[in-house]
Amino acid sequence: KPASGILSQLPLLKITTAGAVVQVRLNRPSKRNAISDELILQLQTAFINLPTDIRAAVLSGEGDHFCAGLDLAELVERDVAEGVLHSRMWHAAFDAIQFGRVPVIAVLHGAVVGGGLELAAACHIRVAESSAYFGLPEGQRGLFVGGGGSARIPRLVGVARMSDMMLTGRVYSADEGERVGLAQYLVGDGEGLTRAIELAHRIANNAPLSNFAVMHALPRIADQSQSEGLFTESLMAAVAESTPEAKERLRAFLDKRAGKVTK
Ligand code: 1HE
Repeated sequence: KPASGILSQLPLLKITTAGAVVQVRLNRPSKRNAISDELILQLQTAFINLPTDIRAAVLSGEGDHFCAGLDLAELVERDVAEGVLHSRMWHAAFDAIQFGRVPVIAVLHGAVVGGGLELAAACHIRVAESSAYFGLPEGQRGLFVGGGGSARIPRLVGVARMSDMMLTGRVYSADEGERVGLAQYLVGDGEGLTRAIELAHRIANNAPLSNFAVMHALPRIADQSQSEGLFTESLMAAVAESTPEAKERLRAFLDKRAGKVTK
């Protein structure tokens, strides 16, 4: 059903909910979902205002492409100070996705380029349809990434691959992207949303604190030294396993009421 409250007042996004899963769709197809200042602010508003009963999100794009990146029409007149603040605005919005309340699954099709790839990289799981392709045309446009890409994309594919994409304009196809780690799932055209929603419902059934730990502890531990990381892990593990929900899940397994791990 259509979202209500402030989520219904964001015209560049189409937001619907089904149970504990929210679907957020970039809704600027005539501009290939290029990210204008208005769109970046609406994305941030959406993700910091998700209803408390939402437990997972699916992000996709309307039209033939996921996202054409930064709205280049708005870039032309910006000075240096405005440029820094503009980039910081993107960081805030994408942090609201990566370090928000719920895991976010991106459904990628068509162009996933520039800021569109930066947006995808801020999500927790990426499902690529066969039509998806990945590029960082900033190098060719006289720009650098400004939406967190330099921090997030090398964490997915390494500095060498990102350097190659930016220096040579190399574009990865959907299956190449899946192979190198830009996407975790590869599906046929038109199948991405169904797969992502299925994954989102699975995620929504986890204990919320386990999902929180994955979203908030994992990337931070990866940034820490091994010694600090192990210490953070111990604290996070103890917090997660002390919740009544964890205790009940463990009891359910021991009482043979919970599913086994199967292939
Ligand atoms: C745009 C944008 C945009 C399309 N900013 N207006 N991103 C890029 O360098 C990618 C630029 N876009 C493209 O290469 C192509 O548009 C696509 C491959 C994505 C799609 O091609 P196509 O043939 O389906 O559409 P189109 O005819 O190119 O575009 C349709 C309209 O969208 C057209 O406007 P119209 O008024 O003539 O209809 C395009 O101008 C417009 N459009 N993409 C503005 N990006 C925080 S730093 C991030 C830095 C970056 O992201 S740099 C990479 C920018």
